[in-house]
Amino acid sequence: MLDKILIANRGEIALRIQRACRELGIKTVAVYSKADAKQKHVLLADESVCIGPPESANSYLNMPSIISAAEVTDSMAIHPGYGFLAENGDFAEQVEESGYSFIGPKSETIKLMGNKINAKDAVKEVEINCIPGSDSALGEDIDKIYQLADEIGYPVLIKAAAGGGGKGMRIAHTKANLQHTMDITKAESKSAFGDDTIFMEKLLEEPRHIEFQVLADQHGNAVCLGDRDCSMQRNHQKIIEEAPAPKIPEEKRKEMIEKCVSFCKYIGYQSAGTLEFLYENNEFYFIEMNTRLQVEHPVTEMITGIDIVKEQIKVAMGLPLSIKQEDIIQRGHAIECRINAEDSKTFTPSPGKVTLWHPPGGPGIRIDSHLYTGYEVPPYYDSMIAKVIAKANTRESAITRMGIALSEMIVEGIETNLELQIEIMQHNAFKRGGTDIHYLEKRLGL
Ligand code: MV4
Repeated sequence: MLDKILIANRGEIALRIQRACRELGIKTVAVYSKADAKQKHVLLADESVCIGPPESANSYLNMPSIISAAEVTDSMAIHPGYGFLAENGDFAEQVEESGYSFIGPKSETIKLMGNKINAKDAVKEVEINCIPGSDSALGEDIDKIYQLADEIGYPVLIKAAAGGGGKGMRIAHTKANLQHTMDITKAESKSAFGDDTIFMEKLLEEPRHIEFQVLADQHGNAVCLGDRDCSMQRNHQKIIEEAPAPKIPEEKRKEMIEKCVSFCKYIGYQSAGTLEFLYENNEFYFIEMNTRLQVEHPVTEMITGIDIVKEQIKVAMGLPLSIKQEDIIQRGHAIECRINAEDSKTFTPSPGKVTLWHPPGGPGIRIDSHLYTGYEVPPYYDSMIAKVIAKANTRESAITRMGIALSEMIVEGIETNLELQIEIMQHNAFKRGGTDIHYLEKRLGL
């Protein structure tokens, strides 16, 4: 049994994981940078260890520091949360080799999915659709590449195999700029990821971003908790997510759920994970798999009643999943608005002291946040300070509830994107549902 877990993260997710541990009767260790000594989860943890200076490169990304903290506290497992080291296959391997459980999939699975070409190859084995493209790394034969691009049809997208989440991809609109686009993507990928493998895909012009949440245990059981629509984004930063995705034919959803389960079983997936798709012209196209807990997991929890973090910890302890696919029902609708410490119009980060914090409440409202009055938002990390989740029987009433919750919320002392979120709740296109990934940037006139 895991009786003590080290949480290698900060902010709301560290608190979320700590609460799940508490419910399971597991002790928690917080690790924190010098800038985070007064974080809520640090103050509440059973034990805490400072792992370095404010800069994440020397603290939350410092593998030896984190593993040493596990040693001195006699922790049994490490939960990486999201971001930082959560999808670093080498970290997962080192954690395991040092004798701790890594709360996530096996390091081989993280590495497999880290390469987007290999990930596509793997999902094709269970008849999951991928975006038409090169099917393998682009080689040296430029005439062959020109021919392939002609077959696919311009514009094409050149992507880094080691990329993901919006990093390492560029559009080639014509044959005339294909070679140049490949050269830059290769060079950028080499310097960012130490790997210059690239591949080609057809550019989908107006897709939605829809993902499916999965959970799998060490005994070959896997379930899919359904879908989320994460199309409302700017600069590859999601700002609103909802479950279920609006306007998806129920049969299509069912088919995708079955395929995601088959995929988990096929690769022997263990832990929580997400398969990401682009959705265009009533078709789903796989883009990548996230092998971590995600920011937006609460919308799925709200409509399924399943605690994803507790299940993730339990399966890491070797316990079987406590749910069967036939028991999973998506009931109602949930929306999450991310509240960031940034200006609503300019998106400039706004660190500083929170002089007043009044979170909203009421039926169907959940707040995942580490804020408290007097908390100082440090300038070193991601600017998200709270997630407001609204659940109701219908999408329309969830939007109404969200609007009320946002209007109740008070954050003083720093700028936030609260005004922008309130405005989006009132946009007709958002109310209709099903806006594509470019909607927000277009709407903002960017
Ligand atoms: C694409 C695409 C259009 N066509 N692939 C961006 C992040 C990475 N996960 C994949 N991404 C995209 N891949 C093809 N063939 C558009 C995007 C994309 C995107 C995807 C999901 C959410 C937001 C996005 C914003 C811009 C581009």
